[in-house]
Amino acid sequence: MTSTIVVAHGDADGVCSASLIRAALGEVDVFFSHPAGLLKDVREASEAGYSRMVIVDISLSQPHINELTEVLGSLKKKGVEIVYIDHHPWPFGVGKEVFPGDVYHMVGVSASELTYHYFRGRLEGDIERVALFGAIADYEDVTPWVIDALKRWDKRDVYYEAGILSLGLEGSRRDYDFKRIVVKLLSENTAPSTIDKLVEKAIEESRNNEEMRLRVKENVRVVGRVAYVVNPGGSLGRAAIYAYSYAGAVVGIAVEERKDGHYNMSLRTWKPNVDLNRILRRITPVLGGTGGGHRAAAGARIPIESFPRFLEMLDEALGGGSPWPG
Ligand SMILES: [Mn+2]
Repeated sequence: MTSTIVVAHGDADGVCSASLIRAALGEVDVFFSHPAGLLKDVREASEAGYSRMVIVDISLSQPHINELTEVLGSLKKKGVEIVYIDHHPWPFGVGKEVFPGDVYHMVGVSASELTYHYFRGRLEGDIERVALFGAIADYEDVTPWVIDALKRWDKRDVYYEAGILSLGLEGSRRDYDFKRIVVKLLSENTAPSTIDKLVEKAIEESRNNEEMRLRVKENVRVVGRVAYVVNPGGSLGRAAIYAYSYAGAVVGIAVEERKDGHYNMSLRTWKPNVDLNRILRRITPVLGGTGGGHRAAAGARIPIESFPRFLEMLDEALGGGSPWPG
């Protein structure tokens, strides 16, 4: 066992962040988690006797925030070093200054870029490429640092590699052992395009996505400024983008029906002044659901019977007038 545990999100931004931490600190144990599971996973990890815990790219979920603060607080009292690096909107009800441990938090920047800056003194310069992959994968590729760093590489290659990485990881959803291998390889600055299994998964995933694009085109429906598609059979985030694109809507939603009577969904918008996180945190609890995320990319889970009302409330929240600028 190593002395550091990294608790990271399992998408490309989380994997790149974990890789940068491994590049900076050497051997680390990597555990993949997500907002709803973070409290439980941190509880379990806290039993294992690590001397350092780095949590990265995982949003602090509102219902768990107080308990999580307690668990981390008692770890800190035991002398465990705690670092939290993230770029999701900060939850209500707890100040960054009272959150236990070292907090490095900012929105509008990928977790990978934050992690790179946080550990900059311990990193080789050319590992910045991994931070660029994570930034591109999380659509945070227009920050001043990313724009500048891209000039030190051929940006076509960087985007190509970032595409293989994010598609390949999306095609490896619950294959955590493989993701840990990717973390190790990226921490050694291996290019994603040289990892055979990642390339295979990426090709498979992009073919699935292309079939899905056509299904979205056929099946997209519109309520006011909102376009939605049910059970697109593929990446919900991408389906949500295709939904608003094909329908000419402000917000796109891709919904997946769950056996427990809920719709799980991803939402996307192209419009800079729309804040999906804020809207979802307000309207989903009223409908017996949960929701949030980033301004332009968010997720929600609501009972199926509430979905028509959800669409109306979302459209209302988007305001009046033409959906198009100008
Ligand atoms: Mn992220």
